[in-house]
Amino acid sequence: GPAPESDTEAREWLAQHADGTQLFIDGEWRKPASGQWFDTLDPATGAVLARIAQADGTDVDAAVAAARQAQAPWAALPGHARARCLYAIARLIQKNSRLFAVIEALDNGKPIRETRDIDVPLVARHFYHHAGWAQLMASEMPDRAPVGVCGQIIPWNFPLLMMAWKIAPAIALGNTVVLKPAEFTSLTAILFADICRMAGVPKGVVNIITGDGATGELIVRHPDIDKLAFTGSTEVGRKIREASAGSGKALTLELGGKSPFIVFDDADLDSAVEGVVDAIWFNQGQVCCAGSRLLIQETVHDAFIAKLKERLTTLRVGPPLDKAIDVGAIVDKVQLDRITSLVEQGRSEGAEVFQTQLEPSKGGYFFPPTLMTNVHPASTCARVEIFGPVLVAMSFRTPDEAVALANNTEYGLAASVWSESINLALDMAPKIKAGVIWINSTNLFDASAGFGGYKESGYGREGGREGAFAYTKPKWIAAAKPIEEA
Ligand code: TXE
Repeated sequence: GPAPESDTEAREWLAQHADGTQLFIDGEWRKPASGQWFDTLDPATGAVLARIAQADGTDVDAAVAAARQAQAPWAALPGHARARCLYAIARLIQKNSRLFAVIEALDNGKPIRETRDIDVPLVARHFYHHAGWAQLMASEMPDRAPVGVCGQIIPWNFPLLMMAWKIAPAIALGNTVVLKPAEFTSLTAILFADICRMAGVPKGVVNIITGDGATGELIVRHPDIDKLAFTGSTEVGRKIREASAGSGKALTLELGGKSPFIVFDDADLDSAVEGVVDAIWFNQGQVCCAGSRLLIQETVHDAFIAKLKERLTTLRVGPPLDKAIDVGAIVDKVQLDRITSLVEQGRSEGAEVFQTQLEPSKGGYFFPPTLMTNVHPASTCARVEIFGPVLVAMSFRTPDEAVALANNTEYGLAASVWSESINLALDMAPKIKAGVIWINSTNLFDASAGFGGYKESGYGREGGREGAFAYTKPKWIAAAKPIEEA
């Protein structure tokens, strides 16, 4: 196979941070007030990758104060001046794409093929797209104002991309941000802070604070934050909703999912197999909108499962910098253990478990691509978000049964419908309670489309018109008329 991606540049960057990373507050790097750092590991080896600053209340206060100070002048800039910063960020991300891709792969465990071809390009696009909104704000939203200071908390499954989804619309529309990456994957956010400085983003507009859930809670409870945006677990999302209730803070939540992937008997089964691979084995299945419940029409169930098993055995699991691998490492041991125990529980509840063989690993957190059949819709593995490379399969007879099964979940993020009959697919789409419906496709992301969930999958949208408006609030300005009208 091809030589693994070189990590020389990334190792140099890590060596520069050997004393521990710092916090990016008010345009400069600061040591954490606590004087404390924690280890972040390389999930493919279990080795320490870097030491990350633990922000405490003093740091959060400083970051929020910097964001507050910077907000009015930033919002007062003409849209084209803010747009220029976003364009500069996008270009610098492209220029440094290899470094971003390698660090992201090392920190998260995801394949370099994905960080290079998917994560990093989507991040650049998100900034290009939102530069447009910065320019159009005055003309297209004359009756809206920025929300103000935004506290943004993101997960570890797409560290860079979730950061872009949060920061790009916020700063485009005249807000300033205090962002906290997940504790397992802080590195690309730190690299991004330097990019902001190089792009000429004024100090205080983007502040990056690293730390754990306790740091997140400090952001959530901070009295001088106007809006909270969170992507992560449904459980923490619930806590944030409760903690911020009555505080007057605007809130958007993007939470978990258990998205159905529905295959009708007239579907192009080979394409659908490739779709499933993308739906559940992309990013080790650690995707909020992963097609984790496969619903197959009974007449093609056995044939489809046979094809899928054959395809599964061709997936290569291995270290993220190997350009030939399809599936990398799970982000952390806690997540690996959680996946393992949910699969075992599924087995004990009567599911048949099909797994590919893993090469013996040397300390990394790897989990084999897994297919569970004979799954009862009420069983744990059919209901709970596993957030790993694990697919559960069930069958249905009629389109109505497919709808009922699809909606038989507390979640409602996405759904994928496969059929050669466009009438059937278009009939299904409105009946499925989910914020995103993909037809004969899956995992399509577009900065110009609103992404978000129904039910326990959260509320608010990111991307598109609605995502942009979510970083503004209505403002009607009426002035006294110089002469009283008759
Ligand atoms: O997520 P957390 P975890 C799901 C997935 C996974 C499970 C647990 O099922 O197995 O969640 O993952 C910060 N106040 N998803 O525990 O804890 C935390 O520091 C404020 C789905 O890693 O939700 C991190 O930055 N912030 C999901 C962020 O919240 C708090 C992606 C997310 O971590 C906090 C990730 C608190 N009290 C996990 N506690 C998706 N929808 O994409 C933690 N945090």
